Amino acid sequence: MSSDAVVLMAYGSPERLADVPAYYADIRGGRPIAPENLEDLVERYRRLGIEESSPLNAITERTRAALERELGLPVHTGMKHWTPRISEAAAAALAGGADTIVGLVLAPHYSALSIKGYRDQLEQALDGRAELRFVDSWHDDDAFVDVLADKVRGADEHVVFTAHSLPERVLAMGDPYKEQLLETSRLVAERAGVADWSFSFQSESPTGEPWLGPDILDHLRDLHARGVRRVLVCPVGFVSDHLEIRWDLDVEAAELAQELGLELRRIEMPNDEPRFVAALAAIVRRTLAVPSPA
Ligand code: FEC
Repeated sequence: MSSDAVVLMAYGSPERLADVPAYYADIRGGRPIAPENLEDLVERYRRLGIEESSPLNAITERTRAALERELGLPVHTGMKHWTPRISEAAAAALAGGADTIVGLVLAPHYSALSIKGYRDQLEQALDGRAELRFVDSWHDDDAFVDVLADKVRGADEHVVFTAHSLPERVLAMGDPYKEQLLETSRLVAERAGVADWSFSFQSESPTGEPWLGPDILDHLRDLHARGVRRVLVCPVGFVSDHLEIRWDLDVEAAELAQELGLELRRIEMPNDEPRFVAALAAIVRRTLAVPSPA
């Protein structure tokens, strides 16, 4: 009898403050780290209150547990940059007897610089010992679009959709990332009947190369200069509360908005909301419903 399991993947977050240097080294993949960038990162995590344990990893665990209940299948969490690693999740799924494994990332948009990294780690860990059904992107999933549309419907502010920036070179690689982000934004705006919206990137890293823009901070200045006074931020490239939401938007962007005299609000992230978890479960079920190659 065949047995299915899910490896639910997330970026990962340091569990406590002392983990930040090793976590950052993992993200950098051996490339050098400027000491001031490390200090700055430690300070951001400290101010979010992760001295002893991570509220951010706890959200991923709640999402995993809710998806497992909804599906009635084993769901194992695998983190790209922290523990439990994607390889540990794969090992746990295999140890549980799974012969078909759905790989689903808690990030809806495909890029060779993001989702492909998750896929490579999972493929390597499975090493052909189970059939892998990897979901490359789910940016236009109807139920996901519905979840976000409900959060912006009726907004009387200008809506800014956001996502993590990436080095600009992805465009020359023909990467679908930016197109998929704009597509999600358009679908959500249409479904919610929101006409007054724009898109900007956020969370660019100091890596010394150009990143996709406009960055949210420049974009807010620009909107203010054009007379906009009230903004609702709807991150479409993220699904949970983590550093990029709780710091980059709730602290950095909020501080700038206050300086500018701009009223700024953001949607509640989907996290482990039942409707969002149901959307993830439906993606898994559809992925499993496709017949195996003979
Ligand atoms: O809450 C947390 O603790 C983690 C929040 C977090 C998420 C996240 C998502 C994405 N990233 C993406 C791309 C890049 C690229 C670099 C990069 C660097 C960082 C650093 C931190 C960090 N990212 Fe991240 N990212 C999160 C956190 N990210 C911390 C390093 C310090 C800093 O720059 O602030 C540059 C790597 C390099 O140095 O070469 C590129 C993309 C996503 C959205 C997709 C996904 O979730 O996988 C794309 C959450």
